[in-house]
Amino acid sequence: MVQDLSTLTAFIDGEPHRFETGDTLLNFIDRHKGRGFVPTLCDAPQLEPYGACRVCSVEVALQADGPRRVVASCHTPIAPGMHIYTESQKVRRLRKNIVELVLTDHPLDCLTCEVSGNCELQTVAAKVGIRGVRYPAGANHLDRAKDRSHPYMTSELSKCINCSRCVRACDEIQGQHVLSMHGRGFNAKIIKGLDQSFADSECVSCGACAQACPTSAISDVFFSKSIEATKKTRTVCTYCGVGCNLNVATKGNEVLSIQAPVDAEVNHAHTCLKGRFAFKFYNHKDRLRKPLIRQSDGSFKESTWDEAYDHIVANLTRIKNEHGGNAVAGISSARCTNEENYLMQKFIRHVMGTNNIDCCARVCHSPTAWGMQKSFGTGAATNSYEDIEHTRCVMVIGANPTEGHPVTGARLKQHIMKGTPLIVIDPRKIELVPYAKHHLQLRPGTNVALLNMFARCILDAGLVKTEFVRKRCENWEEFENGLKALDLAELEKITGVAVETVRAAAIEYASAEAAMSFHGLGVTEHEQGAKTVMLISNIAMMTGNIGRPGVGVNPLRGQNNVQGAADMGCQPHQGAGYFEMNDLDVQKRYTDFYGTPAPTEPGWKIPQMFDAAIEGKLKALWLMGEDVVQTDPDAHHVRHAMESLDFLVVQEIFMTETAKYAHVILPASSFLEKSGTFTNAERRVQRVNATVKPLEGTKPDGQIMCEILQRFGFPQADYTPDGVLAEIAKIVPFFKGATWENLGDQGLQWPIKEGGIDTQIMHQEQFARGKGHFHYFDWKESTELKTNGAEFPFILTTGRILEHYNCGTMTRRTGNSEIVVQDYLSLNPADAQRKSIRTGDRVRLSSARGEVELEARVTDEVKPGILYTTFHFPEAMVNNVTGQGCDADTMCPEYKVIAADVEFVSAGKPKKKRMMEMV
Ligand SMILES: Nc1nc2c(c(=O)[nH]1)N[C@H]1C(S)=C(S)[C@@H](COP(=O)(O)OP(=O)(O)OC[C@H]3O[C@@H](n4cnc5c(=O)[nH]c(N)nc54)[C@H](O)[C@@H]3O)O[C@H]1N2
Ligand SMILES: Nc1nc2c(c(=O)[nH]1)N[C@H]1C(S)=C(S)[C@@H](COP(=O)(O)OP(=O)(O)OC[C@H]3O[C@@H](n4cnc5c(=O)[nH]c(N)nc54)[C@H](O)[C@@H]3O)O[C@H]1N2
Ligand SMILES: [Mo]
Repeated sequence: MVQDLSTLTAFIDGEPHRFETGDTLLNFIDRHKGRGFVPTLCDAPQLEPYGACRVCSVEVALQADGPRRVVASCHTPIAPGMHIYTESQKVRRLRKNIVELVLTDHPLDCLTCEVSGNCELQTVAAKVGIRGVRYPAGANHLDRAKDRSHPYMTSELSKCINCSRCVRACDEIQGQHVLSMHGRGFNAKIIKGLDQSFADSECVSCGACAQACPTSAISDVFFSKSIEATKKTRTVCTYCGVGCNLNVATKGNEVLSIQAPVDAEVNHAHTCLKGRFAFKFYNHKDRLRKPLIRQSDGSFKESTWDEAYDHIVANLTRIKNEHGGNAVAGISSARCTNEENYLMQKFIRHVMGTNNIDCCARVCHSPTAWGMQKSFGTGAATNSYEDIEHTRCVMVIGANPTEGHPVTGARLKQHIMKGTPLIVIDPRKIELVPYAKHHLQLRPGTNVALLNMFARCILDAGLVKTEFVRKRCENWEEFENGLKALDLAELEKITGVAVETVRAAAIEYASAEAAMSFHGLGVTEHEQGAKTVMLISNIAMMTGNIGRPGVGVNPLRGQNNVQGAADMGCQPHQGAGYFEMNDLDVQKRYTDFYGTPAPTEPGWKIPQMFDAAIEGKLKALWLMGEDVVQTDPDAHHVRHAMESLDFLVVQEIFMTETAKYAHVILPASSFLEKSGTFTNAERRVQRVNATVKPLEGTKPDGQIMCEILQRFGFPQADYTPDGVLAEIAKIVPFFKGATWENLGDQGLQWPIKEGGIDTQIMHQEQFARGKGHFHYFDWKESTELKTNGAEFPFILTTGRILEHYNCGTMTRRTGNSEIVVQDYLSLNPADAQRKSIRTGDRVRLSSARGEVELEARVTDEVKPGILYTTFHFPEAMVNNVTGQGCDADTMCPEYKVIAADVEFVSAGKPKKKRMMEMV
C-alpha cells in the first residue's frame, strides 16, 4: 500500500519535512535543522521534555494560513500537516524576555563570564539577541556558598537558573534522587539531600547533573578547564564491561576532562565516577616510565627498550631450548585491546609453540563462556542493553550492577522504577534490593539448589513453554526427570530460602511476556559455577525466553575487554575465534594461516600454571596487565609460584604486587594513549582512540607485542590498529565484516557479517549449536562450605565496590581514594554484638590459609553468619584468606565462599568513606 505522505509531513518555516511518530516539535526541528536552531534552556537531549522555561517556544498552526498559537516545542507532540514558525516576531520577543528575566537573577558578569565557552545560558542569550540586562535588581542569590567538599563534584548555586536539569539528570539518568528543588517562588533553590554538601550527601558522583547543567552551577573539578581544550577524542572506558563511550577533552598531551557523548548507544550521556573522573592515574608520578631489569643483587635497574628486549629474547630462547615451549606461559590482559590480546596469544602459540595462554576470564566469567557454549553454542550475552527497555521482568543473579556495572545498573533501576518487577538472587541486600519485588537471600554457595527449586516451581505451575522446548531444544526429559525427583523441603534447608518465596519469583519470571536475566560472579565464582550458568540457561529455555527482544541470558562481563580477550583466543583450549586447539582441522587452519605449526598439547589454565611453576615445570611466565599476586586466590600460593619462576616478564603501567617479583618490567601505555578495539558485555566491538601520545618512555602493548614477534624473527608488520583488526577479521569468523572504518562511533555487535551487518539478539531462529541443550545437575556442597563449622563459623563472600576497580592500581591513584580509603568487612549486628565489634573497629579476618586485618562495618546488608569484603587494597590483601577451591569445569576460583572467622583487634572510629547503609 502506498502511504499518504501528507500523514508524515510537517512544515518548518514553510519547508516540508518527514517526521517520525512520537516526535516532539523540538526533536523534529533538531533533526532537520540541527540542535540549537531553536534555542533551549531547560531542555537537554538526554532528559525527558520538561517544558518549564519556554525559551524553545514556537508558533504553530494546523494549516498554512490557520490561526497560530505559541507552544513550548520541547514537549508538544507533532501532528500531520502542522506548520511550525520558529522565528516569528512574537516568539522572538517572548524568548528574549524570558532569557532577560533569567539573567536578572544570575551573576551580572554573566555576559563576560570566563566560563563562557561552557555556558549555555550565555550562548542562548547571544542567540536571542540580549546584550545587556534592563532590570536593576540583578543577581539576588550571590550569597549562596560554593560547595568544594567533594573530590569531583562542585556547586556554585549563585549561577543556578532553576531549570531543574540537574534534578532531572539525578532522577532520570542515575536514579539517585539526591538533588531536589527546595522552597517556592523567589526562594526556590537546588539542594543536595537534606541540604547537605556533595560529600555528605548520598551522591555517587556519576556527574550526570554536572553534564546537564547549562551554567556550571553544578559542575566538576575538571570541567572548567575543558574550555582550553584543543581536541576532543571519542574513546571507550577502560574500566568495566559496560563499555561506555567517552569524549575526552585534551590540550596537547594533557587530558583536561571527560564527558559522555549524548548519542552513545551504550551509555546515553551517562558514565559512573570511574569513567568520567578517575583518569588522573594516566600521568601519575608512579607510572612506570622505563624498562626495568632485575640485577643479581635483586634490585631493579633501568634499561633501554633494546636491552630489555635482548634480555627477554635471550632468556626465553634459552628456556625454550632447554625445557621446550611448554615451559613458557602467558597471561594476557582483559584491560588491553582485542588487537593486543590477539597478538599476545599469537606470540605464545606461534613463537613459543605452546597453548599455555590464559587471561582473567579464568578467575571471572570462564564458567559463563563454557556453560553457555554447552547450552546454546556461544559463550556470550544473548541480548543487548537496549533490551532492558523491552523486558517485562528482570532477574539479577549474583551480580551487583549498581556497583560493578553502574551505567547498566542505573538503566535497570530506571526501568524497574517504571513498574517492571525485579527478582534479586543474592545473599546480600544489594542496592537494588529495595526496588525488588522478590529478594531470594540465599546462603552463599547454594545457587544450584535454589535454581533447581526455581525450575521445579515453574514445572509445577504448568508454565513450561512446551512448544519452544520441543521445537528448539534437546535433552528436556533428563532435566524434567531431575526436577521431579527433587526434595523441595531439603533444598529449602540448604538455601535458607522458603519454597513459597522461590515459587512466587519463579511464577513472576515464567509468566512474564519477556523476562531477561543478568548474572555475575555470584554465579560463576563457585565450585558449581559453570553448572549454575547452564541452569540459568535451562530456565530461559524452558520459559521460551531466548531469541527475541527483552529476554535472554546476559552475563555482566567484568573487565572492559574480557569478552574480547577470550574471543581473541587467550584461553588454553581455544584459539582465536573459539576453535578447539585439539582438533586436527583447526590445527591445520591455524598452521596455514600463521605459517608456523599450531601447538597441539593442551595448555595450562592460570591455577595450573602456578602449580606447574611450583613443581618446576613452568620456567617462564609473561604477564601483560594482570596483578595476580593481589587478585588471584590464596595469595601465599601465588607468591610461592612467582618466586619459583626462572623468568617473569611483567608488562604493566604501575609497579604492582606482582611486578615486584618480575625479572623484566616493560612499561606499557594506558588506554588513553593508544588505539585498538574493546568488546563490551553485549558483544559490541568499539573503537578505542588514542587521546594523547604515549607517556614518555612507555609503549602501547600492541607495539610491544609486534616488536617482540619481530625480535623472534616472526614476519610481523609494525603495529597499526586497523592492520591487526584486518588480520583478526580473516581468522575469527564472527569478526568477518569488522573493519576499522565500519565500526564507526557506536561499534558493531558480533557476529559481524560482511558489509558490517551486526547482531543485537542471538539465537533467533535456532541456537548457535543447533538445538539448545538442557543439562541437569544436583547441588553439591563445596569443600569450603563443608569446612564452615566450629573453627570457621562464618561464610565470607567477596566482591567489589563502586569507587575502586579490582587491584586498584588505577582508582587508588585518583580522587576515588578520597571517597573510599580502604577495604571494609561487613558483618551483621547480631554477630557484631556477640563478638563485641563496632563499626570502625579493627578486626582480624582468618581462614585456613591466613589472616588479614580490616575495618569493621556493622550492617544488616548481610545475614548473621555471613561476612563480606572487597579486594581493592594491597594493604589489606584480602586474597591471603581466599582458597584454592574452584569450578569443577573451568577452574574459576571460589572467591564467593570462604569458611572464615573474625575477631576484634582494637577499637577505632570509622574513617571518612562512603558508607553504603542498607535498608
Ligand atoms: N566498581 C567496580 N566495578 C567493577 C569491578 C570493580 O572491581 N569495581 N570489577 C569488574 C569485574 S572484573 C567484574 S568480573 C565485574 C563483577 O561484577 P559482579 O558480578 O556484580 O561482582 P561481585 O560484586 O563480585 O559479585 C556480585 C554479587 O554476587 C553475590 N554473591 C556472592 N555469593 C553468591 C552466591 O552464592 N549466590 C548468588 N546468587 N550471589 C552471590 C555478592 O553478594 C555480590 O553482590 O565487575 C566489574 N566492574
Ligand atoms: N577476593 C576476590 N578476588 C578477586 C575477585 C573477587 O570477586 N574476589 N574477582 C576476580 C576477578 S573477576 C578479576 S577479573 C580479577 C581482576 O584482577 P586483575 O586483572 O589483576 O585486576 P585489574 O585491576 O583489572 O588489572 C590488572 C592490571 O592491569 C594493569 N593495566 C591497566 N591498563 C593496562 C594497559 O593498558 N596495559 C597493561 N599492560 N596493563 C594495564 C593495571 O595496572 C593492573 O595492575 O580479580 C579477581 N580477584
Ligand atoms: Mo572479572
